[in-house]
Amino acid sequence: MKFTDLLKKRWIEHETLVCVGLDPYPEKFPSNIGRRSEDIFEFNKAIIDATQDLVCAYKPQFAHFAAVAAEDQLKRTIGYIKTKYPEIPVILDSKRGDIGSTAAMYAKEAFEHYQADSVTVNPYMGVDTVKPFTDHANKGTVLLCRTSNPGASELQNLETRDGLKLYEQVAKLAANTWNEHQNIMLVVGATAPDEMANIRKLTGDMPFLVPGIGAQGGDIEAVVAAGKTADGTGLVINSSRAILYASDSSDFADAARAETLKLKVAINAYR
Ligand code: OMP
Repeated sequence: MKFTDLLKKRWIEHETLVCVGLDPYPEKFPSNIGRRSEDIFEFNKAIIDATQDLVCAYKPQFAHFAAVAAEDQLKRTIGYIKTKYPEIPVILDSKRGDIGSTAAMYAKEAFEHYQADSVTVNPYMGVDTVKPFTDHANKGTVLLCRTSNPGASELQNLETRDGLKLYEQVAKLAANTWNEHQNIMLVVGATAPDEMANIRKLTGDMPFLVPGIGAQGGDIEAVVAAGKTADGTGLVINSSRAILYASDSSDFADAARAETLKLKVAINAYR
């Protein structure tokens, strides 16, 4: 099924906008799992089994695997989700971006090698670097638009021609020019609700991936008010560390479930 349809189905059937981010730090794993890079899959599997009915997506973060030479653990993690819970879309967060010929290889990496349903992409090199991803019509391309980090405004909020900010130009291009296959999503940080409201005005019902809730301190009420679509969906609200490391003991999976449920309920209260 097409990525955007998987997502919509999940939003509605499971009444959830929560995405659990899989950002493994082996040194933070509980001792009953082990703290080696080879233990990442077992940790992720426990988190996935404990939260699968509460989420609309999972987002494994590439660097957290590659930095400890655990790409095999990433492949196993995505493979596990695709086999056991094939109705849950997987967003591979690798923030790729390069000239077209190399971008085509990054798209192949995400969609064929890792079997992800979608991938995060940095669009600031322009359309020819985005198209090799969006050409995979059934897969999702998640473009950085207004990111959640403290330095995001330094470049993304610069004013450009037409009086639009740089992030608004990205939103406009994504919605009006680049979205031939209706498979683009935008990254809009939870820490920037004013910008999120501006982006929503420019993009209709385009789905947003919203990191920055939990460890980065984004405000759930402000995010839902600024970003939701008319039907109360449109958002994939990610939390990673606050869920994964809610407990450092053998009850970590139960604690992760409790945090995920708390987030789901809090978001739904404002929809
Ligand atoms: P926590 O702060 O632990 O919830 O993790 C946030 C996750 O979202 C990390 O994997 C980040 O790499 C990612 N992220 C951001 O935090 N900010 C952004 O603007 C974009 C992303 C992303 O593309 O996922």
